[in-house]
Amino acid sequence: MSEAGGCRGCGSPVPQRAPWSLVATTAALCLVTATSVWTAGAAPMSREEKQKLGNQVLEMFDHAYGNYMEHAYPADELMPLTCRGRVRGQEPSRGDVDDALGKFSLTLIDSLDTLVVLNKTKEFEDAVRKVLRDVNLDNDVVVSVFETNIRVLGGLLGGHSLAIMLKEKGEHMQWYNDELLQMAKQLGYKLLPAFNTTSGLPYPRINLKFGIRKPEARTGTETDTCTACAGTLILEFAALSRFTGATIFEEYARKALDFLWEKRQRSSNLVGVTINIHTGDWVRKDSGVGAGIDSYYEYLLKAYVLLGDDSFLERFNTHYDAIMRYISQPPLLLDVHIHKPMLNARTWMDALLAFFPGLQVLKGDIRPAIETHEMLYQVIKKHNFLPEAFTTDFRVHWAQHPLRPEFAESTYFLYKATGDPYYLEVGKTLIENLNKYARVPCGFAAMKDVRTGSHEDRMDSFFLAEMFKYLYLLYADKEDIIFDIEDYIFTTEAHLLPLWLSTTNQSASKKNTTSEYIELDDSNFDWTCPNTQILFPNDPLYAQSIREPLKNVVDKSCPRGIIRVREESFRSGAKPPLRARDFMATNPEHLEILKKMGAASSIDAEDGLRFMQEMIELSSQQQKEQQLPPRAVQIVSHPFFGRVVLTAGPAQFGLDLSKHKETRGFVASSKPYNGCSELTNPEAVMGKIALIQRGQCMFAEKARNIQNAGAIGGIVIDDNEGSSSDTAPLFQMAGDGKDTDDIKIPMLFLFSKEGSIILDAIREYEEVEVLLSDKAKDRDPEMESEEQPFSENDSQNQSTDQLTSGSQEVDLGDQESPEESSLNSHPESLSAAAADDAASVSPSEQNSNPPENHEPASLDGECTDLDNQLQEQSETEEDSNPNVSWGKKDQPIDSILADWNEDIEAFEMMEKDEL
Ligand code: DMJ
Repeated sequence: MSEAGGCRGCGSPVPQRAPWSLVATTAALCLVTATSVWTAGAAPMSREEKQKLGNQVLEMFDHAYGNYMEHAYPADELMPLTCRGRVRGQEPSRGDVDDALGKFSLTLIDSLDTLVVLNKTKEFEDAVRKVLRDVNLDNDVVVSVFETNIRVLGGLLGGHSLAIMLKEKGEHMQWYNDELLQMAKQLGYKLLPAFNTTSGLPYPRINLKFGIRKPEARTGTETDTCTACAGTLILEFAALSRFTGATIFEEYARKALDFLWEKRQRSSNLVGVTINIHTGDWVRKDSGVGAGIDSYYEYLLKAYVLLGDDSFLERFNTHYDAIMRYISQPPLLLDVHIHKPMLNARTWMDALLAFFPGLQVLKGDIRPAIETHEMLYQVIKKHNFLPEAFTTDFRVHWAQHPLRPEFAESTYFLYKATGDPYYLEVGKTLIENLNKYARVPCGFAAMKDVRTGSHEDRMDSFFLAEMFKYLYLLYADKEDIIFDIEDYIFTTEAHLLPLWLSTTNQSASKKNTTSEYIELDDSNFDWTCPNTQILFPNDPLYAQSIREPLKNVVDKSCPRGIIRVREESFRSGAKPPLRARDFMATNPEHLEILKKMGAASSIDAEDGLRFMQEMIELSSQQQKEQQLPPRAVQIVSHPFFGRVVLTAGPAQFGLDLSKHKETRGFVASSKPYNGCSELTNPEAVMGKIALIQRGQCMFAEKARNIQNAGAIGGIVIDDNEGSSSDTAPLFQMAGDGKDTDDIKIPMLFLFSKEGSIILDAIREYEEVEVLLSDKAKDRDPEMESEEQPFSENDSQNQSTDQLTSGSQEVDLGDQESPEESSLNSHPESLSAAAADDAASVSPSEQNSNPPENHEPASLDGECTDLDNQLQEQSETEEDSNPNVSWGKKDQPIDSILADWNEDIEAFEMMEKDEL
C-alpha cells in the first residue's frame, strides 16, 4: 500500500506502511479529532439543551418502537394509521416496495443495534430473545437481495457485534452464544444462489425457501439489476466471512464489485443506474449519486475503511473524481449520461442523494458537503421534509416522503467533522417536523404528500434503524453511549460493524483480490481526512460563509439560474441555449435556432437534445398541471387532534379549498348513504360534513343533495373495498357536464381504506370532527392542551387500540349503512345515460409524480447575475460553427423525440429500482 493510504489531512503522522487496523481506525478517528473546535457562527448549544433533545429522540423512538411491538410485531412493519402490522399478501401489493418484507419481523431485526446505541440494553436483550425465538428465515416469499442484505443480514450482524461487545463488558448478554451470527450465516447461505450468474452480479430477488429459478421459487427470470443492488454487499458479506471464517461470502461480494468496476464507462469513469446481470451491458446509462447507485459508492469507500484494501480506495477515488467533474454542479448533484457526461440526464434530484454530503465528510471533502447539505436544508425548510424528488429550481417533483434518514445522516457526519452547532439546530428542526407533521397516535407515518401534509399508512424499518440512531448520536456526548462508537463503521442501513474485522480472517481478500496492485495517485489524498483545524485554521466562519449564499436559494431561485452553465461556451461568447420553456413558435429567431439544431457544434447538439427532452417534459407537465392537486382531510377531534391526515381527491366543482379558508365540521353519514336522492336525515347532516358513498349517480348530484339538506361539505368514500391512495392514483371528481356553479360546498374524495379510518372513528367516538383543506394545518393548540404530548403510556396508544377494535355501531339506516355498503353498489352495468360517477372520475396521477402547481420559481425571486448576463447575450450575439455536425445530424426529429421519450420513461422508472 502507498503511504497515501493514511490520513494526510489529519495532521498526525501516519507510518509509511501502516497495518490495516491502524488505517481503518485512523480514518474513523479523523472524524473524532475534528469535533469541538467550532467557536463562531451558530451559538453553541448547552449540555442541558443537547440532553433535552437527546431525551426527546429517545421518547420518539419509544413511540415508534413501542407501537410496532404492541400492534404490529411479529409482522414486518407497522401500519401507523390503521395501527396494525403489514403482512405481505394480506395488504394490497405496493409493488417493489414490498420486496423488503420477508415475514421475518423486519422492523425488530432492523432495530436491534439502535436499541444499544440508545442505551436500551434491557430492551435489546429482550429483542434478541424474541428474534431467536420467533424469526423464521425460511419463508416461501420472494424478497429483494439488496434489501434483505442491508436490513436483515446487516441487522443481525449489527446485533451480533453489539451483543458480543456487551457480553465482554460482563454485565448484559452473558447467555449469548453467537446465535444471531448463526442466523446471519443461515441467511447468507440463502442469498448465495442469487449469485449464480456468469457475471457474478446477483439476481435482484430470491425466494427465501426455494432459492431461484425453480418453478416454485417464482423468481429468476429477471435480466437487470441496479448498480447499488449489486454493489452494496461487501460490508455485510465480508463481515459475515470474517466473523465466521467462511470466506465464500466475501468472495462473492468482491466478484460482483470487480465486475461493476470493469464495466464502468471508461472515458467518464461513471457507472449507469441499471445493468444486465448476464451480459454486463448498461441498461440505463444515466448516472448520479442518488437512487440506484448511491450505496455502491458508499461501499467502495467504507470497504476500504473496514477491510483495508487499497483497490477499493483507488476505485472510489476514480469514481469520486468523475462525480465531482460531471455530476457535482454545486450546490446541486445532477444526473448525467455516462457516455456524454456533460449532458444532464434530468432536471430534478432525488431524496436518496442526501446521504452524499455524509460520504463526502468521510472522504474529507468538506466544502461541497456543506454546500449540498445547505441546499437540501433549504428545500426541507420550504416543505418540512425532503420530497422524494425536486427540480433544479426546487419545486416538488415527487411529493412523497417515507421518513428517509439520509439527511439526518449527513447532518450527523457534518457535525462530527466541523463541530459547528449549526448542525445541532438543523437536527432540532428535523425533530420538530417529525413530531409536528409525521407523528400519529400509533407511531410515525410517512408523508404521502409534503405539500398537503397528508399521510401514508407506512413506517419503514429504516426509520428505526437509521433516523433515531443519527439523531440520538448528534446530541450524545461520549459518556451518553455505552461503547465507543468510533470503533465501528456504519453500513448503509446504519448497522454497526467493528473495525477490528480488518485484521481478522483475511483469507478471502488475499485469495480473491482480482485487481492488480495499483500505485495510488497521491493527489487524490489532498482532500482525504482533513479536520477543521486544518480546513478552517484562521477563519471559524468559513463554513458559515459557504452556507450564507445558499440561504435564499430555494425561495429566490430562478428556473435557469442554478443549472451549470458550461464555462467554455460562456467564455467564448456563444449564445446561451434555447430552452423549451422560452420557445415561441412565432419567434423567427427561435425557429432559426431550431433549424440549426442537428447541424452545429457538439455543444449545440447537447442543447438540441436537451431542448427535445424539455419539450417532452414540458408537455407532459402541462397536461398534468391541468389537473388539481390533492387535498387533505385532517381528523381534529379527540384523540386525533389533527395528527391523522388523509390524502383526498379534489372535485372540479364546489368550493375551491385552495382559494378559501378550510372547512371544519363534525361528520355525519347521509341517508341514503349513496346520496343519490333527497336525504331522509337532513337534521343529522345540517351544519355538518356529510359522508356519502361513491356510486349510482354523479358526484355533482350527491353534492346537491347534501347541500340541500344543509351540509357544509361532503366526503365521498369509495365503495371499492380495499382501495387506497397507497396503491391507486388519486381521483379528482368531475362535474356532470352541466353548470355546477350552484354547488357552493367543498367536496373531497377518499379511497375506501382512508374512508374507513373515519368510519371506524365514528363507531368508536361518535363525535368526529374533520378539517377539509388544501394542506394539513397545525394541530389545534386548544385541543393540544387536552392531551399529554409525549408522555409514556399516553392515551394515543389506547385510542388506536380502540380505533381498530370498533365495537360500537352507529345506526345508519337499514340498507345503507357504511358497514353494509361493500354491496356491489358500483354499477359497472349502468348505462351511459345513468352516468355512474365512475365515468366522471379522472385519474390525477398525483400519487406517482405530482407536479407542483404554482408559478415558476423565477417569479418569486430574483435571477442571478449570470442568468441576466446570459439573457443579454442571447439578445445580442450571433450563433457560430454552423458546419460542425453532431452525432444525430441526419436523424429525423421524430426519431430523436422517440429516443428521448424512451430515456424519459426510463428515468421515471428510477425509483422502482431502489427503495
Ligand atoms: C435505507 O434502506 C438505506 O439507507 C439504503 O441505502 C437507501 N434507502 C433506505 C433509506 O432511505
